[in-house]
Amino acid sequence: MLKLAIQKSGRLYEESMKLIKECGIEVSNNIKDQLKALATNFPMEVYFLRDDDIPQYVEDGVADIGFVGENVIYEAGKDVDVVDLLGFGKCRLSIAIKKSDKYEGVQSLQGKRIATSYPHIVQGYLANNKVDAEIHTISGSVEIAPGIGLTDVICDLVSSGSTLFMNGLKEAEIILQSECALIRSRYLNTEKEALLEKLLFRIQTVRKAKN
Ligand code: PRT
Ligand code: ZN
Repeated sequence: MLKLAIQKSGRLYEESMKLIKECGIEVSNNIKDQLKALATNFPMEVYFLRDDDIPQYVEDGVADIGFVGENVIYEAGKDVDVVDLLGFGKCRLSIAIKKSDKYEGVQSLQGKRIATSYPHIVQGYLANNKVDAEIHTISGSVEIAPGIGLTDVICDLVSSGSTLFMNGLKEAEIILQSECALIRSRYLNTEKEALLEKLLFRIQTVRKAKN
């Protein structure tokens, strides 16, 4: 039996369930047991988790595979492999600054304070560009940091851009393009490997049909 972890609720839930269904897999939604559900016509069990926990569960082998955003995967830095991209949950992780401020490339960030929920990705980006800046890790509502005087710069997920706009900010630089990905544990037995192959084939067929 292949154990798949998906987001319990949030931006990736609907599309994740939809993809499973499009692969011809029926999952019984048992309301009494919301942590997991069994597929009726494929040897698979679906675990419903917070997205941030999915890489760890897959690394530990509690789940064999997972659907989760690349942003979460790269921030978590766990020992898991990305098998494929799934075409939904698209967004970008971007540096944003006050509308009135000037941005002249990554060097503009030198000595600045940056608020973000993605300290590892941002630290890596700064190091790659040989820029020294102070990272302030906050878990949510990052876009209000400049308004309350915490930092001049933020790094957060953007899709339409309206959150930045409403907070008097502008996108200065994209540091990561992200979408929901299929990740897998590095240690699967032959039976699970075969099931993953089968699922992956169905996912790719569904995706090809849409293009
Ligand atoms: O409860 P749990 O921890 O599982 O969920 P969560 O609240 O951490 O995540 P959720 O459901 O908000 O997002 C899940 C995943 O969706 C993210 O990890 C991304 O991979 C993906 N995704 C795609 C997004 C967005 N688009 C997005 N726009 N995640 C968040 N946003 C937020 C962003 O943080 C900002 O606050 O939306 C706002 C910006 O949107 P725009 O349209 O105004 O630019
Ligand atoms: Zn989360």
